[in-house]
Amino acid sequence: MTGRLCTQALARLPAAVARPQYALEQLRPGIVHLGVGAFHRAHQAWYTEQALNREGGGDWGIIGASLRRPEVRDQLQPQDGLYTVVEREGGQSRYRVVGAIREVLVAPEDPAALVAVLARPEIRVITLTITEKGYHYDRASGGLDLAHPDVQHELAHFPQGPLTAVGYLVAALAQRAQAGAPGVTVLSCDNLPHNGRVLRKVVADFAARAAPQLAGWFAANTRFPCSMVDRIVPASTAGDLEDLQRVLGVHDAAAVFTEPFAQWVVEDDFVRGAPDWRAVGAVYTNDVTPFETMKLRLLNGSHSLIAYLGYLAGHEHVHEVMADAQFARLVWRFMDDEAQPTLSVPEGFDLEDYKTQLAQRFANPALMHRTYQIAQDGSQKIPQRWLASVRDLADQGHPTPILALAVAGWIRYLQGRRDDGHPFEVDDPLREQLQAAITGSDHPCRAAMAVSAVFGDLPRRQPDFLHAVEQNYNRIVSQGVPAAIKTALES
Ligand code: CS2
Repeated sequence: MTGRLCTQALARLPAAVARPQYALEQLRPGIVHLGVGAFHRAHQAWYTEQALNREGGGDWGIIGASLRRPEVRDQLQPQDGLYTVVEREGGQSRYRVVGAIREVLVAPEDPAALVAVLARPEIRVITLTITEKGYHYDRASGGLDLAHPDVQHELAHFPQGPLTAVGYLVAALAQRAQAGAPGVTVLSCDNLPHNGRVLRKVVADFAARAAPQLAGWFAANTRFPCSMVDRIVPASTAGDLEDLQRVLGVHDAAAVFTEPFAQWVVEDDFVRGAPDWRAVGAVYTNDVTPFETMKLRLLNGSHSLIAYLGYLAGHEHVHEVMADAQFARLVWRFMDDEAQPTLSVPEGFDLEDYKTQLAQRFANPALMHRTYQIAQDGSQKIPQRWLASVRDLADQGHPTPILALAVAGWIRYLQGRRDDGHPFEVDDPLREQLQAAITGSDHPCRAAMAVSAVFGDLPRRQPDFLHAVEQNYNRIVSQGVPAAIKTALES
């Protein structure tokens, strides 16, 4: 039987595999990360690892926390927290074993333990990748979704038994305040516009109800910088892990597979420092907004377009969509005509080059990025990826035929049938509400777009857009996605 990746196995790994250049036992927990999934392991933990590998890189260990399931802890614990980041492009792969994550907690097993760890004074930075829905942000009110059952439960039982990231944070911040602990930076790394400000607002809304006496301490001792994160990290497959085992000679159940590209733009606002991420490629700035808008609308906007229309048309992976000439034209048309005109990037930034790089990244066949994975949680994603552009372009009097097709594709996707009739599961926190609205309706687009948590007042403000969505939708239903794309491209 093959052994597992662990500290003892490090010395036997092939020379080409990069590994920690520091003594693992010298790391001290300085960061807690909430949501220790594949993205965190391939992004923030990977940056931290490289910072640690530098001369004088400090002793910043990460304690990871899973808010729901035990898998990641169960994978990492037998490996002494070690895992491999594999960067793939074409036939080339690069390997790095990461040691920065020293421990993983599973929140539901012992909620108080996670609160206590978050409250430790030596924790100077708390990072989060909890996905869009993890914030419980209600776009309509611009604050915490107080109607959500988990939020209601935690507020009723505060400070016992938090369930959401926000509940954990407030419980821990309250403990810190009571103990007079020094300040902490809470750094959102999710694909939301103004992610730091959104996080600060939902935390403040929760705290205003649960611990109002602490408002002054919160304001003085916490920071919530915004950040833009970018790296494509598909879910690892059993086949990926087998391939890696042949290279390492040991099994790594926690490995992540990604692209060579990585980007991190961070608002420079830390109350008690952070690892030297700047030295390993992160960009610090006073205003993340232009970068995050560019990334959300060009990269993530294209991704969602590829995901819904590609999956309906029978494509399992992003690179297969990009290999279809008509789809590739669609993605370029979307980027050129319906995303880029909404952006204002810093002087000297080359958007043509950025788009070309995106098209190449999407086309990377080694990533095997599933369209179905990206299609998850559309109700949480499309407002900032597509609908913000629809609004901006309407204000400029500019039509948005590709975005109308995209929204039509999403509404068709919500019905759980591909072009060829194959059924599939729709994975979305608003699935029931959306499907109930559409099912049996004579006007499914109107019904879906009346869900204001996603569309706000868009259909009322832009009836022309609703009409264009309906036309595209009818075309998809009667003729299939490729015919609908053809017509949209001819418009
Ligand atoms: C993707 C992102 O699944 C999705 O919604 O669009 O995870 C995307 O791969 C990353 O944001 C890339 O940085």
